[in-house]
Amino acid sequence: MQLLANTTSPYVRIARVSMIEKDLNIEPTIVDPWADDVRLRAANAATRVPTLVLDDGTPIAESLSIVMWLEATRPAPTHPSLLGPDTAGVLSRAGVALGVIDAAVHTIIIRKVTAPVLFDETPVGLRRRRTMAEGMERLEALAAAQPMDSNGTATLDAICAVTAIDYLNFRFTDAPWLPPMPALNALSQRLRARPSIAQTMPFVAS
Ligand SMILES: N[C@@H](CCC(=O)N[C@@H](CS)C(=O)NCC(=O)O)C(=O)O
Repeated sequence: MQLLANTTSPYVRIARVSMIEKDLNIEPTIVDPWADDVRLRAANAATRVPTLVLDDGTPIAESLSIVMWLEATRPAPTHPSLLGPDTAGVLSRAGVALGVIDAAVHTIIIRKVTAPVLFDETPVGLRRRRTMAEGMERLEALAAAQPMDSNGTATLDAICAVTAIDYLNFRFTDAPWLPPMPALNALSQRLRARPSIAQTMPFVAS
């Protein structure tokens, strides 16, 4: 089995954390999705990470498809459920975090296209910024109302929320438009005790 990945993608992180939580801690195969790596292109027509290639050669693209494959092949109670007993709540909160992640990644990618003009201040850029700010405000309220790690496992909502806040802290260091996020930062700090979260912090590979 091979996980085609990079060290910065929040989608990769969601897949990797989920795999480790399901006791499938394989060393990722680091590829550059922007360099048309032949292994990635062969496995995924979209040439995107993460892409999981199973032992029989079946490729699974898309982070949430990898999560679904894990849930189906490594179900509870033998393995911890990523969806928890409150599946609707978990998926609802995960959806908020995924909206933020999409807006953040979109902003980072489109900046490369429009440079030296800053995409962020364009009408679409401001819309993405609003998604990040409002999404994190809603997620913060949800995290403050009910800790997403209260049952002692890392469910998909907590995985996506921590991935979102750590990615914003990694890529948007000077962002006064983001709301205060004490509950989410506390969740991120707490979950760093888990190998799945600690081993997958984003970094720029040299
Ligand atoms: N919906 C996909 C998004 C994956 C994605 O956009 N990955 C980015 C890295 S953050 C990528 O590989 N981009 C290369 C490209 O778009 O050509 C998922 O959930 O896995």
